[in-house]
Amino acid sequence: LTKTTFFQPKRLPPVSCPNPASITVPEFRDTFIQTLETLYGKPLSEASNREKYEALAVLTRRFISQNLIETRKRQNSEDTKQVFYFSIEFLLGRLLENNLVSLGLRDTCAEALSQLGLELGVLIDQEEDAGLGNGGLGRLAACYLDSMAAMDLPGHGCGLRYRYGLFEQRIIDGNQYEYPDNWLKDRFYVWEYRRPEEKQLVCFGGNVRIQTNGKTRFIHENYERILAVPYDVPIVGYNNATVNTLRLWSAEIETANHTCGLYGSDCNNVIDYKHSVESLTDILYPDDTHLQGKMLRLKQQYFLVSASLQNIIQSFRLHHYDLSILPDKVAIHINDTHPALAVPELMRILMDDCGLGWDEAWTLTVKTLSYTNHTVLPEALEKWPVTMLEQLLPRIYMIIAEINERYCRELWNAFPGDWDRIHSMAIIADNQVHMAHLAIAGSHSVNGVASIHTEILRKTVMNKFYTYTPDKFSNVTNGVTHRRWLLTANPLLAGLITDAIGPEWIEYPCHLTELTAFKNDAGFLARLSDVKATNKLRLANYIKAKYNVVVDVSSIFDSHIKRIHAYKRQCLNVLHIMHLYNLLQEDPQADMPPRTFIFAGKAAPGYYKAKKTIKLINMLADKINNDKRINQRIKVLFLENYNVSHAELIVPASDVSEQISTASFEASGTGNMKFMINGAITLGTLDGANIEIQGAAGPDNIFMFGLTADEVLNYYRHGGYNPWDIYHSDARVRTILDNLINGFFPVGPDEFRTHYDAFLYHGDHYFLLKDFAAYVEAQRRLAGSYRQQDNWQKMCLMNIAHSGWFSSDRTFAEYAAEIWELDKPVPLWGTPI
Ligand code: T68
Repeated sequence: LTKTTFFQPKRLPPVSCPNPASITVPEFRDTFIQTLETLYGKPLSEASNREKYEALAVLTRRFISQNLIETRKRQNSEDTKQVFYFSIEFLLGRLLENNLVSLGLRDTCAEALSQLGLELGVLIDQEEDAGLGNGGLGRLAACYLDSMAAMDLPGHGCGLRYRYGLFEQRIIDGNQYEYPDNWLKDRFYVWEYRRPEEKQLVCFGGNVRIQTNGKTRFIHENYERILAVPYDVPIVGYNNATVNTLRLWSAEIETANHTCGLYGSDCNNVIDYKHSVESLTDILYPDDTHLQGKMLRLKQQYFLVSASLQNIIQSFRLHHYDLSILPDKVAIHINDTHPALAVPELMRILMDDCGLGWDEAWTLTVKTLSYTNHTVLPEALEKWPVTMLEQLLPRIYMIIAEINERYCRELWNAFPGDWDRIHSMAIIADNQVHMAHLAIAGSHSVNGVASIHTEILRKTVMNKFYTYTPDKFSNVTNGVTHRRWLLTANPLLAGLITDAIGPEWIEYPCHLTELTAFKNDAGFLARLSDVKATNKLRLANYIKAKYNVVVDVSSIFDSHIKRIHAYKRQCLNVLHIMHLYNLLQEDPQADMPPRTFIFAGKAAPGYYKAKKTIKLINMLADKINNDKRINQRIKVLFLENYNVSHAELIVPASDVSEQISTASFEASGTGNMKFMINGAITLGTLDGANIEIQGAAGPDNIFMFGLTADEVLNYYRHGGYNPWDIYHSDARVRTILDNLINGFFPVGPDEFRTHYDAFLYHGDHYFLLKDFAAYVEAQRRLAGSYRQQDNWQKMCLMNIAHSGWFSSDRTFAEYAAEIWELDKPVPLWGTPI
């Protein structure tokens, strides 16, 4: 691995626009008061914080609207190629602060509010998170939107406007309980524009009549009609005039008249029907790894792609007559297989609505679509029963069957007689439609999300497809927006960086490498340490206020925050903490720096073991935090209801970033990048983008341990390993595992039986015991290192300095140049490996 090499990107000058930054503090203050009075008809002194937030957001939106109009106009008149990013999830989080930062208004606004005796932070906290995603995949989509707007590229998101986002997690007696996330709260969401005039009609069920007199026509009839009404969320470019959109579709019934016609005069029928239609976009499915084979989920997927594609083709045809140039004007990206029905739906529109023949429609479809895979977990790979598709989407199913037929014929010609191969690559096999196969066949590009992940796709999961069409496959390592995750979430660090190297890094994050000049500057390193200390204090205050636990801000803040899943190995972290606890029990004076272990994350509601892991962490926290002999040395916290806003608080305050998935399982990870740019040190396995992080930061600035992906995959090929060998040979492991069932925790002996059995009786599928010794050793090295504060701060600095490559601006530039082939030149940034 060698160091990052950067290409210096050149950005075109921003388009001129009325500059919101020219507003003065008094003007801002007065307009804020006017806005509030207009909205609520009451003076500032009587307004609630929520009302003040809404007034501030509405005022901010005023600066955005004009640019939104101009951007739309400009993008249409320039007629350059546009990207539409299809994703079933967009995990936006809050928008007010980010928008203020993008508009260059944060300081003006803070000052204006403070003149009124108000604190910007308090109003920011009034905003609900838009939690329209489960985790990494949805947050990645949101980061890409941010980068597209910041780079002034015409790219838009297409998703669903779920009435309820990812459930709210509450912890009661250590257990997770799920509550609906009513984020819209039946009041208006400031950041959206409802556009009923651009509604689309999406059709479900019915039958297909084949008309054969003259040209064969497929007539879909007797279907259920559901309206898709778009709500546009503006995506504000940083310090430019660009405002792109995220278009979220909401399900509505057609018109009251139409419905009355269908359902007679009984009003109750109409109301029931209205609710049943609207329920289509009511909920986000809360499982990020297990396929939900529910009809409603399939309906959501089709609703998203059908409404978006009809909309895109209609707009295209407003400006163009010749459909053959569709791929020159439009790139459609499929974020995982959830929107893979875009393949047959685009075929349907091009053939049935636009009158093209199969071959031409197929060429255009493949050239227009591209697909990203985000997981190799077999339980997450989508397959839909043929019967379900036939019933819900009869015309779409016919098209899929035809695609399958032709694809298999093609394979037969390439591999004559190789039935096994054709069966394993078929789109329809064993009465199921394989969505990944459909996405691969129907796209011109397939990519993985980190170097090792793409290699695993090529070598194993998608090997046969790779052998057949190697040129389709590429890697685009994920990125995160440094504007939200550093500039907005960590203003102190951002300020320190700007003081040192100037503000260019904000537009060109590769400039962060200039920080390496400060690696031996004691004054700078001390300031870096002060910034971390202040952020730790902010988190400590939050923890004290919410959980009434006092944490030592001089302790190592070691954070493990992400979805709870066996492969992400929160339990490995738990085993290590139990080990430290046992050491301190034996020797309360044992020499180790104090540590605060912070966990946060949601478990899918039906995932029994993950929910028990939450319970286990909370039981451990109770035991340790209440043990007076050692609780000054270790604290354990499980922070409830992890979401984007909580991440924005925890990440800047962390010293250590736990990225300890079983090698080969985590496709990329993006939390690892957020921690890196905030100067936390990664403690990680050789998995996902950790490997590239190591390449960029350098092996001395990261703690890596454990089995490699090859070793893990090799064990699987040979039937795993015997965990009892470790149980018998490592006394530490034996003690800890016994503690799970011997009354160490004040719970029944079966409370953690699933965990105990998974380790010893079910082959320790995720290799926790196998990696335990290496993890303990890495933790020990890390603790030693933390004591050498000068060197530790230098390590933090080297991480920040080499984090620019993990900006989603770089990722996006790669997609733009290599996959979407956008007209506007985008600079490529080289590779860290
Ligand atoms: C994540 N996947 C990967 N899936 O686990 C992570 N899945 O390694 C990667 O960094 C990230 O994608 C971005 O590429 C997910 O987050 C889901 O959220 C999901 C949701 C519904 C169904 C299946």
